[in-house]
Formats: sequence, C-alpha cells, structure tokens
Amino acid sequence: MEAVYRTCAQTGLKVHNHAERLIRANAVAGVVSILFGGIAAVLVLLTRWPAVHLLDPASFYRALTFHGINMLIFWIIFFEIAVLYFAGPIVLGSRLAWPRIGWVSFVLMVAGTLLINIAILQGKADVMFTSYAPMQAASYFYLGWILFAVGALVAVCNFFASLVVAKAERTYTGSIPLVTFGAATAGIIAVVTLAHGAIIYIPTWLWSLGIIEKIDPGIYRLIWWGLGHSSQQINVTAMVSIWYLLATLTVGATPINEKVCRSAFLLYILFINLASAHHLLVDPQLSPAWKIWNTSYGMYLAVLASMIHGMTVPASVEVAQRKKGLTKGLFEWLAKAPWGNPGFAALALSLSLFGFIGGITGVTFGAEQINIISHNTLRITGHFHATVVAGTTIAFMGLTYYVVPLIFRRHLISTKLATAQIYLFGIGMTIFIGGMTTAGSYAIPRRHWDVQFATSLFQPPVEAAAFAFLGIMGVGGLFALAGGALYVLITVGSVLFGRRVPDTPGAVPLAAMPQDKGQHVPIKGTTVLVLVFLASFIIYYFLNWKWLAAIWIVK
Ligand code: HEM
Ligand SMILES: [Cu+2]
Repeated sequence: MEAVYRTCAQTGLKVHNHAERLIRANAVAGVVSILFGGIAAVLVLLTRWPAVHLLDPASFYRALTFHGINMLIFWIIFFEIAVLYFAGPIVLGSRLAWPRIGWVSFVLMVAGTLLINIAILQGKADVMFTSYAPMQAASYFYLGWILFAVGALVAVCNFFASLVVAKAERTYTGSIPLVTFGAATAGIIAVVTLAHGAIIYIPTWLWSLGIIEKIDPGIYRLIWWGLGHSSQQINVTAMVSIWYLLATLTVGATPINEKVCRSAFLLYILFINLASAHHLLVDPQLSPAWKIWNTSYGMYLAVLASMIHGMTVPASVEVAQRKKGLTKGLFEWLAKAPWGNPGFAALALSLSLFGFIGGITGVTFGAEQINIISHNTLRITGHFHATVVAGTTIAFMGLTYYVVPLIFRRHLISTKLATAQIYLFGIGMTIFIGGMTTAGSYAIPRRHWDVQFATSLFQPPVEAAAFAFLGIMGVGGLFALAGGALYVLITVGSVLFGRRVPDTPGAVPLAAMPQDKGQHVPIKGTTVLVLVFLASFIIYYFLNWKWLAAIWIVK
C-alpha cells in the first residue's frame, strides 16, 4: 500500500493516511464500547442502590459482566491502540509500518468484542469480568478473548515496527519525544500482559471445549492477574503519557527533567508485574512471605514511578505558567490556569483524582494486613473506579477533544459543553467513589446482588449508615452517567455535524515553549501540593491500621 501523507494545518505534523484512518476506527470502537458499558452501568448502579434494587439476580450478574468487560477491556484498549498509532507514526511524522496488518488486527479485535458481547447477552457467560474457573462460560466467550488479545498484540507490534521505520527513514532527529517513549513503555507492558492472557485463556478455552479436564482455580487466579493487573499498568502508563501531552497542548509545558521522567517510566516495566500479587492477598495457597515481598518491596517501586510523574507533570505546568509572568505567591499559576479548556480540566481532574483517591487507596488496600478488611468489599470497586475511571477515562476524554479536530478534522460542537462534561463526570465520579468506598468500609460486599442477603440462611448485620452511603453512591453515579452520556453525545455529534477544520494554517497547539535552560524557575506551589498529598497518604494509611486493630477488641 502506498503511503499518502497530508500536512496538518494546525500542527504542521505529517499525517499518514492509513494511520489516521486506523486511529479513527479504533477511537470509534472505543466510544461505542463506553456507550455499551455505560448502559450496563445504569442497570448495575440502580441495582446496587438498595432503595432502587432494579434487576433480578441473574440479570444483575449479566449486566455486571457486560459492564466490566466493555469498559475495562474494550473501551480502554481500543482507545489505547488509537493512542499508540498517534504517539508513534503521527507524533514522529512517519508512516504506520504495516497498514494492512493494522486492519487485520482491528478486525480481530472487533470479532473478539462481538463474540464476547453476544455470549454475555445470550446468558452464556455470567462469569464476571475475571471469569474465574471453575465457573464456565460458552467456549466462544473464551475464543473472543483470544481473538481480541491476538488482535491487540498485533497492533502493538505494528506500533513498534513503526518506530523502527521512523528511525530508519529518519523522520525525527535526536531521541524520541517523551510521549512516544511513554507509549513505548505501555507497549512493552502490553506484550507481557497479553502473553499472560494467552497462557491462561488458551487452556481455559480448551477446558470449555472438553479437551482439558480441569483448570486449577489457584493457578487460574495467579496467571489471570498477570493479565488483569498488568493491563492496569498499561492504562496508567498511557494515562501519564497523555498527562504530558495535555500539559503541552494546554499550557505549553515541557518536561522539567526528561531523564527523571524516562527513568520513572522504566520503573513501571520492571516492577509492575509483581504487584499483580495484591489480588491474591487472601488466597490460601500462597505464603505470607511471598505475598509481602511481592506487594511491598516490588510494588512500591512502581508506586514511586507514579509519584514522580504526579510531581513532574504539575511542576512542568507551574514552570510554563510562571514563565508567562504568573509568578505571584504560591498558586497564581494554578488559579490562572486555563480551567475553561476541556483538555486542562481533564488533566487537572485526572491527575488529582487518580493520585489522591486511586493511588492512596490502592497502596493502602494492597498492604497484606489491611487487605483483610477491604478485600471483596465495595472499597475495592471504589478504589479502581478512581484509577481507571476518574484517572484513565477522564484523561482519554480530555484527549478526545483534541483527536476530534486533529484526526477527524471537525470542530467540537461546543467547547463549553465539553468542559462542562469533564466537570460533571469528574465531580459525579468523586461523589460516587466516596459513597462506594465508605459503604465498603461498612463491609458491604462487592459483586453482590443483595446487600442484605435477605434470602440467605445467615443475615449479617448491616449498619444503617451503609445505606446512606450507598445512596450517595447512587446519586453521584447518576451525575457521572449523565457526564458519560454527554461525552458520547459531544464526540459523535462533533464527528458527524461539527464544522470542518479548514486546511489553512491556524494556531499551533503543539508548539511547545522553548526550554531556556539557564533560567531557574521555582516550583514552590507544586512542592506544597506534594506535601499535602504525602500528609493525606500518611493519615489514610494509619487510619486503616487503626480500623484493623479495632476489629479485634480485647477486653
Ligand atoms: C458513570 C460511570 C460508571 C458507573 C456509575 C459505574 C458503576 C459501577 C458499579 C455500581 C459497579 C458494581 C460494583 C459491584 O457491585 O461490585 C461497577 C463495577 C465495575 N466497573 Fe464501573 N461504573 C462506571 C464506569 C466504569 C468505567 C469507565 C470503567 C472502566 C474503565 C468501569 C469498570 C468497572 C469494573 C471493571 C467493574 C467490576 C466488574 C466485576 O466485578 O466483574 N466502570 N461499576
Ligand atoms: Cu491490581
């Protein structure tokens, strides 16, 4: 296939036609998936809210399976493939190495999506997102996972091949930009992750066909989480790369120290797989030494990486803002930031919600001892909605508002509405997560149709306060759902009906601030924010040890 390029009038970037079309296709598939997952979210939310308790048990578990997979696998991974094709060929002004294979991998992923969704909707795969053995689904459900994973793996290889092509054809000079570097780290982790997917889903598929007699549940969990957890690190890595990109696009920030940022990305590759062990902290077959080693010493190095990015990104914003003369006091740079720009709103919300809520709860619940009071409660779902929804999803939403004009070449139908969408979704999600996590600390279980266990032989006592927090979760969830629906509406509306972006050169949003090395710009504001973060972390961590101690009252 012949490579055809256009020059983007807005950014001056050379855009390869096949890369552009594949970005569009993957982004559209992602948006369709978040729509599917969102519809299921309405049903799941209204069932977990005891005042409504909408669905019957079978439909609840079906909707929950559908929600988890469409959101965390399809929405996130289709979008990530689009990000890889953007961060590789487009940012480097090069071509996608294998256009035809790009379409093959897209078709494989769509086929996998269809098989899985059909199996769930037919009621033949009520096995949850994790599909733990010995629960069994129809064989084409597992085949769907395999097709999707192979498709995604091929897409990642295509991205790496494109980096090689760009280097060989010298489309850039020096080292690759940080965004591309971050995307490459995500790609490497993706290969490891998808390998775990193949190792676990191929035998499980054979088991569903009757070829293998039995799958050991313990081994299943161990390997499955090599997929389930590591894929969260792809999300984090992609999200952090988008933070850097959004900081450049919105305030013209450049990384304050490339070496530090790049080393932090490397820490993810080295240490993240160990952290998968935090999903097995109450499993009986593993020793405490194994659990503590993997979830403490190893995992903290990956956490360190996130904390480094959590500091360097706002610091780069502070430096860029101060250079524009916003130097008054500690926070003029922040107060006068472009809060009305949907990209900046998304950056600020994604970074702070991911760090303050997702990060702090994650490290705390991932400690072996604390895990016993959070495992399998709604505290866990509260935690990961803060990471993959308030963190990753908001970052993706913010980036979408740049992808639409740059790649679909349409203006947004309304930038104001887009900004409002980000705030509505972010604030709704914060309320939802607060309610959910607190309800979980009253021992409300996750993945359970009935909070009260009304039909069980043994009814555990449920404190009245738990119902109040489940109500807060319900109300916050509805706001967030409205924000999510608005995202789909604005994106689809702009792609179909937005004014065309003209081919005449316009402002150059990608143009970064020149980095004048000699000038020393203080980052006092960021330092204060970092200290507030660390203090919150310490307080929350020790509160949890106190709660743990309070469980066994010795008289
Ligand atoms: C407004 C948006 C959303 C709402 C209101 C919502 C609500 C919920 C609720 C109520 C549950 C059930 C918790 C339980 O009973 O254990 C749940 C589970 C889940 N959600 Fe969401 N969610 C939203 C968006 C998302 C997004 C964007 C993602 C991923 C990127 C996501 C990933 C998940 C996963 C993986 C589960 C667990 C599924 C399982 O246990 O198998 N959610 N969500
Ligand atoms: Cu994990």
